[in-house]
Amino acid sequence: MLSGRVLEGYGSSYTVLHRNVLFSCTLRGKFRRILDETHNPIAVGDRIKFTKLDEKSGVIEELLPRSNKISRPTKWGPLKERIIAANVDQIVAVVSTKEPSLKTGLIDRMLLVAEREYVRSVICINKIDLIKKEDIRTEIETYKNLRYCVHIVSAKTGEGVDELRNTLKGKFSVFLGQSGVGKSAVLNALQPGLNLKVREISEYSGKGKHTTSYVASVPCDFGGVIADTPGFRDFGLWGIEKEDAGGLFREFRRYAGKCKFSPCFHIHEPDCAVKDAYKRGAIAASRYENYVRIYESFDEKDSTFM
Ligand SMILES: Nc1nc2c(ncn2[C@@H]2O[C@H](COP(=O)(O)OP(=O)(O)OP(=O)(O)O)[C@@H](O)[C@H]2O)c(=O)[nH]1
Ligand SMILES: [Zn+2]
Repeated sequence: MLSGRVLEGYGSSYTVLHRNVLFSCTLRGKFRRILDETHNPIAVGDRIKFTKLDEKSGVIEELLPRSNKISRPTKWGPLKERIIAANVDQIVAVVSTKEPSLKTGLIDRMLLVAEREYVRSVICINKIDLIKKEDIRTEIETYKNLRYCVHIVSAKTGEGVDELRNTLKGKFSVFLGQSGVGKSAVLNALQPGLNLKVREISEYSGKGKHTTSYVASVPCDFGGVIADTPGFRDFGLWGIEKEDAGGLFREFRRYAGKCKFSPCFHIHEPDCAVKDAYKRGAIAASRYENYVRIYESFDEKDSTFM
């Protein structure tokens, strides 16, 4: 058997890279059993073993252990885990300054999923050409103070693209972001000649419409692979329990054990170290408020889809 890495694929057909050669692979039937729990048994980035059928095709026989996985709940049909990518070096949480507007709640949801898997996060704020940097200074500082890597770019003017490229060099990065923030446009700017389809903003009126409909890996000339993922409207959290959310906000951990109550969910409890830190400004207001919103969303109907 040969070993390879999954570059893209869906259902029963996958593109596997083995020593710079692409193989079109199908799945051995035993993987179908996993479909009961997981929407996709094999994900982009997976390391697998396959039997070679000819110079271009094969059958995936074995899934090798994953170092991490970035998942979301399925949106339609029975609720299952949908693995967006596995064995990633970093996620890139792509947001835009406008159209759609900058939502720190979405950034924090994406960061949470990465924190859960101990995966590094990069925040990419696109469309800086539409506003003045000063207008989002608070947001930028909040994340920089938390030691997140923040890139401010414009796919349109090329601002910040070289710096972002440096961060992606030699890594397997997965781009996450709401529909319309410009993931494909940023990728095109990073890798000229790629020509991914970029949708006109006016086409975004329909709910849930997006240009990128499945996860595809783009091997870049500068060294590094980027997984472009379908845009979403709400970033559902998979595998995160209500009780765990606080621990995934990295600045909250410093206060672990300092609250009067144990466990403390930092909401209504008196003498809460996290809430005190928020009140005196040691924890950014947006971060604490987003935490409360996420915590409360677990009790709402369909909370996993928030
Ligand atoms: N002004 C401005 N517009 C941009 C920029 N980047 C992208 N856009 C526009 O934003 C819209 C969406 O861009 P896409 O690259 O298709 O967005 P996406 O995130 O890949 O969308 P999905 O495939 O649905 O996930 C397009 O109309 C782009 O022209 C930018 O830096 N500045
Ligand atoms: Zn507390």
